[in-house]
Amino acid sequence: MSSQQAGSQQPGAGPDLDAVVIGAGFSGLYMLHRMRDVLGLKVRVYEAGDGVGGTWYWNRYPGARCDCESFYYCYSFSKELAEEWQWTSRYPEQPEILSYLEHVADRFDLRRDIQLSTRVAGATFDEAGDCWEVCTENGERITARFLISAVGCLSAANVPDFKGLDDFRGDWYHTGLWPHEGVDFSGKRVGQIGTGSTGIQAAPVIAAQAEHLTIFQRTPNFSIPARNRRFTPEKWAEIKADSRDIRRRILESAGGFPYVAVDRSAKDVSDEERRAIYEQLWEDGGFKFLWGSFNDILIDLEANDTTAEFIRGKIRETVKDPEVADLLSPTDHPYGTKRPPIDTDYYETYNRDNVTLVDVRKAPIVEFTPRGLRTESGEYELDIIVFATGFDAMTGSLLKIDIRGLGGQTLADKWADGPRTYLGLQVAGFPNLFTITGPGSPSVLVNMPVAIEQHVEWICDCIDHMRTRGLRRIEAKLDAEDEWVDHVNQVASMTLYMKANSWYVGANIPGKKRVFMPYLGGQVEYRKRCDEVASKDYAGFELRSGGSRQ
Ligand code: NA7
Repeated sequence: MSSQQAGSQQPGAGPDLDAVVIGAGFSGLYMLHRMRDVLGLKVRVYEAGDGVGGTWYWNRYPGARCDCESFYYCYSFSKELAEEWQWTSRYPEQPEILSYLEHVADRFDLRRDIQLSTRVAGATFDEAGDCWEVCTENGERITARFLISAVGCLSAANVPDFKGLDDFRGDWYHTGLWPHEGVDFSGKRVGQIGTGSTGIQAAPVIAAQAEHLTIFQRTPNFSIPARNRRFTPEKWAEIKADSRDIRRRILESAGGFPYVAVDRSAKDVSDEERRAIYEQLWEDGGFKFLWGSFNDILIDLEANDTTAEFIRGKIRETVKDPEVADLLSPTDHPYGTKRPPIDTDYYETYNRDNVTLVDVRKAPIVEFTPRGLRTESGEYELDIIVFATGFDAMTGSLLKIDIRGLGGQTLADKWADGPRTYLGLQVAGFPNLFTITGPGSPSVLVNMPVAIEQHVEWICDCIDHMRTRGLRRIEAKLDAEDEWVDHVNQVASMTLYMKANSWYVGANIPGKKRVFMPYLGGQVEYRKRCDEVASKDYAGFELRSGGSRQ
C-alpha cells in the first residue's frame, strides 16, 4: 500500500505506523532509535530540512557554536558512541555538532526511516481509531498510533515584520535559516539586528571580515567569556577518565551540568570574597558563572545586583568608548533572567574601527529602504542585513502545524492564552501526542541532551507499558494539567525570571501571551516527579484500551 493510500484507515485495520516523529534533530534521532531498535516499533520520522541535525542543520551563521561544553552536550545512551567520538574543543562549532549527529544517524542506521525535505502540515486525532492522521505539505497522508513532536524549542525563526523589507536591494538572512554556501562579507557594509546569544556569537566573526558592521541593539545583554580552547590529548584523556563521575554530577545537578551547586548566599560573604569568586568564574568562563557563584542569584534582586554590577564593570574595563560601554550595559533586567549568552571577544569587538553600535530602543527601526534601513534617528546604508532576531520559542514550531485533537479542537485554540501541558509531555484533549521538551518541562533551562534523553526514555517506557497491557490511548487529565500549569507558574513566580522581557515569556513575539514557558524546578526534581507518576500507573493520565473500533 502506498503511503498516499495509507491514510484512509479501513474499519478494523490498525494504523499504518506505531508512531510518527516530527523532526530529526537531537530528539527525533534518539526517539527513532529507541522506539524502533529497543521497542521494535514501526516508526517514520518526517524532517523539513534536507538533512538531519535540527538546530545544528539550520543554524550555520558565522560563529555558531554550542554554549554548553562538548563533553556533556551529547548523548549518553550508548557507551560505544561515547567511547568512539572525540570532540576537538571545549565549545564545538556548528559543523562539528552536525557531523556528530550525522554520525549518530549512520551509526544506528536511522536514515532509512527518516523522510527528509518533508514538512508536516497537519495532524488530526481519529477518535474511533485512536490514532493520528498526519498529512505533509507534499500531500502524503499516513496514520500512526502515536504522534511525537521532536520539533525543538528554538526552531521557528522570528523575522520581524519590518515595513519595506521587500524594497531592500541588498541581501538579508536570518541566522536560523543560513545559506549552506555561506555568506561572503568582505568589502560589505553589514547591518546586524539583534544582540541575543546568536548576535553575540556572530558579531565578532562578521566584524573581522566585513568592511563595516553596524549593530542594531534593542536590549543589551550580560555576556560571559566562553574561554574556548582546543582539547589537548592530555585534557581529553582526563575527561575520559572522569566520564563516569561527570555523568553522575550531571544527573545530580538541577541544570544537567557537571558542576556541583554552591550553597552560599551572595550576601553572606565580604565584598572582597565575592569579587574573588566572580573573578575566578570570569576566568573559567562559560555557564558556570551562572550556577557556580551563589545560590540566590536568580531569586534575590540584591544578590543578583552584585553579579550584574560585576559584569557591568567588566564591560566598562573592556570597551574603550565610555558611551558605547554604557549602552552595552544592561540595566533593565536581572542577570540570568534572559538566556545568558557566552562569547568570544564580543565586547572587544566594539573597540574595532569598523564597528558601530546603534541604540534602536531609543530610536527604533522605522522601515527598510532600497539602500538599507531607517531608524527614527537616520538612514543606514547597508549591503547585507543579518537578522539575529531569534525564534518564536517553545511553541512556534508546533503551532505552525494544524494539530486537531478531541472534538476537532486545535492546539492553537487550546494554547491561545499560553501553552498548557501536563509535565510538558502531553496536552489534555490531544491523546497519544507527546511533546519532547515541550513547554512546562525544564527543556531550555537544562543542558538539552539531558532533558531530551529523559523525555525520550520516559515516553518510550510509557508506550511500552501501554503495549504490554493492550492499551491504545493515553491522555493527560485536565485537572492534572491545571495543577501542573499552576505549579510551573508558582515556581517561576518565586524567582526573578518574570522581571525580564525574555523569549522564556514570549516577550520577543508581538501579541504572544506573557507566560513563563519552561519549568524552573530543575531536572532532578522534575525527573523524580515523572518517575513517580509512571510508578503510580501514570497518575494524572487516563489510559484506555481503545475507542469504538477495537
Ligand atoms: P534572542 O535571544 O531572542 O535574541 C534576539 C535579539 O533580536 C534580541 O537582541 C532582540 O531584542 C532582538 N530583536 C528581536 N526583534 C527585534 C526587533 N523587531 N527590532 C530590534 N531588535 C529585535 O535570539 P537568539 O537567536 O540570539 O538566541 C536564541 C536562543 O538560541 C538562545 O537563547 C540560545 O538558547 C540558542 P530584545 O532582547 O527582544 O529587545
